[in-house]
Amino acid sequence: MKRNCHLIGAPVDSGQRRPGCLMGPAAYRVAGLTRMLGDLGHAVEDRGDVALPVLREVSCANPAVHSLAETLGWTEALAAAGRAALAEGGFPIFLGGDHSLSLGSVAGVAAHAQGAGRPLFLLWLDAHTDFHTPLTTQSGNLHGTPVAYIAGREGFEGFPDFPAPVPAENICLYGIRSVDPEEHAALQAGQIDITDMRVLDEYGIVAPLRAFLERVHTANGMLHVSLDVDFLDPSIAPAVGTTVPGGTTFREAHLVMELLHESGLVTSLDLVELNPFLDERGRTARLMVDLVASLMGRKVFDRPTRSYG
Ligand code: 5AB
Ligand code: MN
Ligand code: MN
Ligand code: MN
Repeated sequence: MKRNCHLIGAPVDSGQRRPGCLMGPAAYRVAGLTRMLGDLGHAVEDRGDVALPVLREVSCANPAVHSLAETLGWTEALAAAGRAALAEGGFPIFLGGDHSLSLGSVAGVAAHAQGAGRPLFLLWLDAHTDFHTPLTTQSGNLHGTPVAYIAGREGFEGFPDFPAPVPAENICLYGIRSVDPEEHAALQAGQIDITDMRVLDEYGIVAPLRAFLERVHTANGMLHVSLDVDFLDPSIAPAVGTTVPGGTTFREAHLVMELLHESGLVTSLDLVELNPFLDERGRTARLMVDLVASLMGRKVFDRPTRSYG
């Protein structure tokens, strides 16, 4: 299936404290993202980088939280950009930027899904669950909060109401290996599918992902994929501020992308947390571009697509 890819640069770095993520969109362009997509036969429109709007004054009851006004500004601007891309029939690819950009990207996608009358599903490829609220985060880094916002948790005062929160059954957190106590308690009380590394070690990459994709297919859902660099093992993807050992290997990550491609179900994508300042000769940026290539159809041999249902 050929797509009309809309590249949406999101040079967001307000969601954490280490400078550098704002160079992410430029690094993806330098690593050849546009050309790779074109070579695979897709149309590409590079919409450039989204600009941060004029900020409002806001405050948060949790004194640890920083850069709330910037994060809110990005949330609103990226939601509008994502919604517009889908309304034009595009396949939005958000080039981050830290993971707080997903507060906006997924809000825009959810608004579109609601208008289209289709359920939205979320695949979160990450070492972390990102299930804090602004009131529970200890670090104060809002890149640790988007899943809670998307799932409709309380505690996001000052943020736009999330359009049609995504039900727990439609969310899959995949690759997880670092969870804070408060996130753990909240997730334990809910129904979100947590495919942590323990599950992947025992069952492998394929079965849990196929089970989730079957549900998306059956529901005729839209599927947003959010790929955090720290989903990958730090030995192959060093350019990230929050490394956690024991991540997915090169082949495992490609297999995830190949299965996603074969499903034909993905309708939008975030690439987040790349910090080019921490990279080694661009290897992480290039790996991320190669993973997107697998997601968008690069393969060694063409085989019949597995059909779901
Ligand atoms: B990322 C931590 N849970 O809240 C926190 O990289 C880490 O987008 C959050 O997944 C990591 O600061 C956020 C300790
Ligand atoms: Mn994350
Ligand atoms: Mn992470
Ligand atoms: Mn991170």
